[in-house]
Amino acid sequence: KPKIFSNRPLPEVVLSYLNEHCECTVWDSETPLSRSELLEHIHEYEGLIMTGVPVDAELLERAAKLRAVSTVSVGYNHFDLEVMQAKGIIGTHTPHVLDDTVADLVMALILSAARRIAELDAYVKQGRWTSGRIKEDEWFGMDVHHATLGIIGLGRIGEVIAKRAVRGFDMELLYHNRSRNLEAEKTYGARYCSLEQLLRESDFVLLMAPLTPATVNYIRQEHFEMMKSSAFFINASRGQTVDEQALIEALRNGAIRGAGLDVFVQEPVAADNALLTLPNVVTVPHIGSATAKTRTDMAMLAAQNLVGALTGGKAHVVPELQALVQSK
Ligand code: 8YV
Repeated sequence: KPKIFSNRPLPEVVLSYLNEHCECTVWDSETPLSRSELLEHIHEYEGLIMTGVPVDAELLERAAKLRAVSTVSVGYNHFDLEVMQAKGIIGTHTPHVLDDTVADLVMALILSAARRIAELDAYVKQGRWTSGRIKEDEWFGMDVHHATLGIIGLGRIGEVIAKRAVRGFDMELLYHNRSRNLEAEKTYGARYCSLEQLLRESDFVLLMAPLTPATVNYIRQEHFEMMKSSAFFINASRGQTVDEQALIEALRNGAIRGAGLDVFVQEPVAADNALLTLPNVVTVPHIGSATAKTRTDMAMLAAQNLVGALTGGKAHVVPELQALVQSK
């Protein structure tokens, strides 16, 4: 049986599956595994389940027996694809199983930002809702229904967000992608447009593009300046796709009205990050896929991917490395 290692705890059902196929070691302590400890033992393993920590050149160089790396996430920006390609190490991820759960969270961010849920929740709980007030306009938010949603990176998850937005909220849909999504155009009336047009016309700008060398700091000051001053910026991809300082500036100077953020440049987000003090920002700690069912489904798929990759069976290999399995 191949020896494998997971850097995070796994649900019982996933562990029993893995134990049937592998000799499995799991880091299940509350304290995250240290980098030095990981590097020290990495040469022992043929397979890894590595989520949220870099699988970089240094680690891959030391991993003499390694044949496959699986992540419990759809995003795999922590993989050094070039080195994996050169060494013939397969990389797998977990598409599909999280789509609806992430889409739910995106709608929650849109609604919370627009209707100021977090801000007004604090207001009520702090006892500031007193009788006799007449200035109710202080609580006014923005309508989500019939507004225009612009999705940057309309892929699998974007399609289920489109469904909710168009069918549930009568929203208009714009999108900007590397390539056209004809399915979303046909099914949800999504209109393809330039990034500039999307920014200028959307009431909610949603960033869903994966983090790649081409999307680092993809949205910058000039882009916030193109947005409507009444618009909201929502990010559920990766923090590094946005120039965070430019976002803070845009929120401060009124270039945009507000933001809903699941992701940050640095995670966990630093306590002195200005985003945490702005009332027009709703934040959550990278919970897009965080429900018990979806995380279990993701962990199981990651385990099946790893076993598949190690045994020549079925696996969701990341697109950039698919040639590795085809050539085997
Ligand atoms: C992951 C995510 O669960 O799938 C992704 O790419 O961002 C989340 O759904 C998270 O990264 C795990 O740490």
